[in-house]
Amino acid sequence: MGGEKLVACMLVTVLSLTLIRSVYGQHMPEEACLVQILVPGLKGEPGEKGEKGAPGRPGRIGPPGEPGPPGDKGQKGSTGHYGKMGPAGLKGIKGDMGDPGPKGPNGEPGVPCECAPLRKMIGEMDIQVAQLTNELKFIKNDPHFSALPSPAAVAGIKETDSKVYLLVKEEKRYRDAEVFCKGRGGHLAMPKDAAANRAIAGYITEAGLSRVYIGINDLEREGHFVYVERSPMTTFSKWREGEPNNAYDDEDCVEMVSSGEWIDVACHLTMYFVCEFDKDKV
Ligand SMILES: [Ca+2]
Ligand SMILES: [Ca+2]
Repeated sequence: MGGEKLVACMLVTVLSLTLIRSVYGQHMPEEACLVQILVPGLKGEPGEKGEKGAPGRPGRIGPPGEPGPPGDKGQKGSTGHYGKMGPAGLKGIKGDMGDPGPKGPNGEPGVPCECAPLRKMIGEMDIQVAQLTNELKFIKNDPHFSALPSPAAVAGIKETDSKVYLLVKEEKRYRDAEVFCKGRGGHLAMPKDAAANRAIAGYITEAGLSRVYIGINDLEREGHFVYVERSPMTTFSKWREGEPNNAYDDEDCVEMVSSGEWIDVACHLTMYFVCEFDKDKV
């Protein structure tokens, strides 16, 4: 069959179909073309139910669900590793002093030494300490120390308008006592009037003493008393009744007792003494 005839036949067939459907329904003449045209038949009876098919493919992943309620608390875990060491803390306050430790073992025996010079040195140092102690008492003249209970009672200083008196609690002979006072710019105390005598006497009493050397003597001429600085006596004197008596022909120095009275005594006696200093020199 040529191509033209096929085209013509198909054309006829389409025309025929259109025409035949309108005249004969779906019935078509079988000899119209060599090409057989298949036309669907009438709908058949429903078939039997088929076998169950294979499972379908998984569907798409759905959206995330709502968060569920909190679960129960878990069991306590085991102890973890130690962390890194932290920075050093601030220094604490000093603790209480501990109990004294046990007594240590005895030391090695010492080497014998020439102790005499050392003893002499210690003796000299003791003297220096005593001197410094007395000099320190001048410092106590400062008003800051006036709050101390009765400074004079601890052998401090005593003063009048013009003089400063220092009670020295070192037992010395008369001449040594004067050397001591002179070495500090003063003299043994020379009470030249009643006020000065009262001041010195009060000083002796407050210190709880009974007698001290004062700066009066008749060393140069028996019975002719002068002040230790060699100036002549003023009109003031305070001899105890019966004094001066130059007992045993050996009393050329003078002590004052706590009542303020004077007594001539031997100069080699050792006792405490009172120095006096001019206030404008202190
Ligand atoms: Ca005498
Ligand atoms: Ca006497």
